[in-house]
Formats: sequence, structure tokens, C-alpha cells
Amino acid sequence: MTRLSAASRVAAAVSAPGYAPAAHAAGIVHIGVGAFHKAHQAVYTDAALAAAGGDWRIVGVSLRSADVAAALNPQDGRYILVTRDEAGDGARLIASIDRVLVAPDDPQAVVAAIADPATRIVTITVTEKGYGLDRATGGLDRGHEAVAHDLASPQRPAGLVGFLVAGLAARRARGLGGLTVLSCDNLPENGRITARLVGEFAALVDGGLAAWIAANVRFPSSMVDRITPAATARTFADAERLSGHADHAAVETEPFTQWVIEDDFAAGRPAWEAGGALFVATVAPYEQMKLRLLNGTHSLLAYAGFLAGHETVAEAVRDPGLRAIAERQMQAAAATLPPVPGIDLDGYRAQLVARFANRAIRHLTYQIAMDGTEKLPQRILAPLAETLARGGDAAPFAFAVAAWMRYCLGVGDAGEPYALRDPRERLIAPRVAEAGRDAARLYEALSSLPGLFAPELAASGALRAAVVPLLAAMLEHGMAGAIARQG
Ligand code: CS2
Repeated sequence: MTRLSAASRVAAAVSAPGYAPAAHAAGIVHIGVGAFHKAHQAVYTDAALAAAGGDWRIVGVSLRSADVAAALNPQDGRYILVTRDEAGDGARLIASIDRVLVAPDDPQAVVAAIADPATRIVTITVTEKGYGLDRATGGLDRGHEAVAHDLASPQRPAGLVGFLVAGLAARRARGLGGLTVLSCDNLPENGRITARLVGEFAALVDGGLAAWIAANVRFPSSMVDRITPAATARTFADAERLSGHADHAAVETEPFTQWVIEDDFAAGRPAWEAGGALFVATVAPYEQMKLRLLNGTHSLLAYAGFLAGHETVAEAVRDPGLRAIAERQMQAAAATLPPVPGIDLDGYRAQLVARFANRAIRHLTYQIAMDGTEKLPQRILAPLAETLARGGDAAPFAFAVAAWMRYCLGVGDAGEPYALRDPRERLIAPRVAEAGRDAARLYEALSSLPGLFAPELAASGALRAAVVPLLAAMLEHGMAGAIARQG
């Protein structure tokens, strides 16, 4: 089997990169090199390098596992991107990643990479739970495991904010300039959040550093979108079929891709527009649209779909009853949005349903169901709270809330257990156990989780009245029965 690094021998089906990778030095450190990064930012960077050159290759960082480094480093960071829709598969070789560091093996190498004079941007995809955001205050959660660890040993960090602050401190100590920190996670105003968490952490370590960061580091927000399931044996088999190379770093994704970025960079940026990125002055309307319409519907389909026996999003959205509930929620969520420049929201919603229905992508409902307490606030609870504040109806969002609560039981309708996979599961489990299968008690137990429901939601009688009967129906008739009863 040929190795992927032998670019000259790449099979005809996959074209070689449109640039000489080794001729471009690294300029970006990316924290969280998972499937999403490989299907999104790395692809835009690959396009930018081909179109405009520059020293913008990527040094990837894995905060936990050594798997990505083990797969990518032996093949010089290259991998096959498989794009799937019902018309067939495409494949492309991506060469923008230079190398991958494994933080737990060598945290100092990560700090050194951020503090390298060549580094001008640090991009991030660590998922919502990686930030250490206290939802109640909007600031740093000092009880977050990685934050607590890193505050206790700022020289040897383990988490996102600790690494950013240690790397920036090292830049300042070396007399280097600032850089841009670009969050690419599904959080509203992700740049603003990152700036605040980094600023608060830095102030606790060294007040002078916090002032230096405020003066020298930019934190633009960005909205990212590409449906990217976890890679499986099928991904690897198809990458090999399409490219002629065994590649256990291959990743699969849908054809659609979107990246909207605030054009506010401290030290330049790649020509990401070559890959289709849109640069704007303020990204908030795009982020809200995506979080509330795409991700909010995803979460509904994940909880209700998983419990109704649908393994994938495509199956869930093709269930006519669930599809109707999803359409209703999308319509109500769209009504909370400000106008989004250049976007027709009806068209966007229709496109989303078509993307969800793509059967060539096996996006597991169980994958999306994880980390519910980190996802619900911006996806479901925020548009719900705004709707109630305007005197609107809670009903269109109530099914998603009830389905998440039902999911928190950790056992399916046939009695089969599953792992909740939520950072707050140790808080959730005793509450759920105490409430039993009593819908009203379950509602109280979960709506009062600290920092989850905003006070006005937790106190809303209208919301309770909309959710509790649905939850009772789910418990009594099963999820499939509850969906059928909505028709
Ligand atoms: C999904 C997202 O796993 C999830 O929670 O909703 O990963 C979603 O697929 C992406 O945001 C699409 O851009």
C-alpha cells in the first residue's frame, strides 16, 4: 500500500494539493484537531494556500487523545476528505496540517507553539464543554475541572484557557507581538466568550498580562457549519477506494460548508475566502441563525429520534411526525431572529431539512445527544426565553425540552440503558433517581439544575404547563407514541 505522504503517487481520483506543502511554514495553531476541524477550517486553509500561498500551515493540538497525532503524523499531516451525498461520494487530499502535538504528552510544546514568532492565529474547536463557561455569570467557571487544574498550575496547563494564557504569557515574556484567537465552536458570540474567559483567567494569574492581552490579542467571533459525523471503518474503506491509499486519518462530511468570520485580525490571516469563507463586521446574526435553526433542530431530532429508535438524523427527520414537530420548532425559532444579511430564512430552513435528510451521511442521534446541558441553553432555551418574554407560545419548543428530560433517564423505552455522556451527569443522576417516572417531579428536578434554565424560564408556569404533559406522554406511551400523539 502506498503511503499518503507520497503525493506524486496519489491516485488519479484524488488530485494533489495545488501548492507545495513543504514550501509553506506554519502560522496557525489549532486546538482540538478532531473530525470537524479536518472537514472545515483545515479545508479552507488548504484552499487559501492553493489560491494565495503564505506561511499558514497548521500545527494541530489534541488536548486529550494521542489518536489523531498517531494517524496524521506518519503521513505528514495529509488525509483524505470524503464528501458524501445521495448522488455519490467525492474525495480530496488535504495538506494544510503540518503536524499534530499531543498536549498531555508534552504541554510545553503546545505553549511553545503558541509562543512561536511565526504563529499569528490560534483557532479552536474544543466543543462547548471545553471552555469552562459559567452559564449563570457568563464568566469563568473556576469549578470547571481543567480551569481549576490550570489555575493551580498555570505553568503546566491541561485545558483550553490555561494553554491560551500560558502561550500568550510566553509571547509577552519574549517581547513578541499579539495574535488572533479564533473560536470555531457552537457558542453564541464565541469570540466575546473566549476573550472574557481568557481575560478573567489571566487577571487571576497576572494583572499586567491581562492588560497586555486586552491591548494585543484579537478575539473575532465566527460561525462554522458543516455536518461531520465521526469517522468509521466505512469512511476509511471509502477513502481507500476513492484514493488508492489506506488512510486511517480520513474524515467524511457533507458537501455543504459555511464559515462566517468577523474580519478583525491582529497579525494577518489566510485568504480563507478562497474556500468560500464570508468576512463580516458582526457575526452574531449568522451565529444565532445557525445555533437556533440547525443545532436546535439537531438536538430535538437527537433526543426524540434516539428514543423513538432512529439511529441517524436522516431517519429521524424522515419520520413524518417528528418532522412536523421539527418544522414547528424551526418556524418559532426563526421568528426570534433578527434579519440575517443576504439570507432568506425560509430557504435556509428548507435547505436544512434537505441536509438532515441526506442518507449518505450516517450522523448518529446518539452522537448529537451528548453534552445536552452544554448545548440546550443557546440552541433551545434562549429562543424559548425570548419567545416567552414577547408573550409568545412555549409549545413549539416544549417537545425538545421534554425529550431532553426524558433522555436524562438514561434508559430507553424497552428498558435498555445508555450512557448520558453529559459533563453534569453526576448532578443529573441523583435528581433523576429521586424523581422516578413522575413527569412533574422530573421537570422540577431538571429545570432547577444550577445555571441551566435562566431564572425566568425556571419560574415560568406556562413552560411547565407545556412540558410536563409531553413528558408524561413520553413516559406513558414511549417516545414513538408521544410523537404520534402530536399529529
Ligand atoms: C451537532 C453539531 O453534534 C452536534 O451537537 O449539532 O456538531 C452540528 O453537526 C454542526 O454544528 C454542524 O455544523
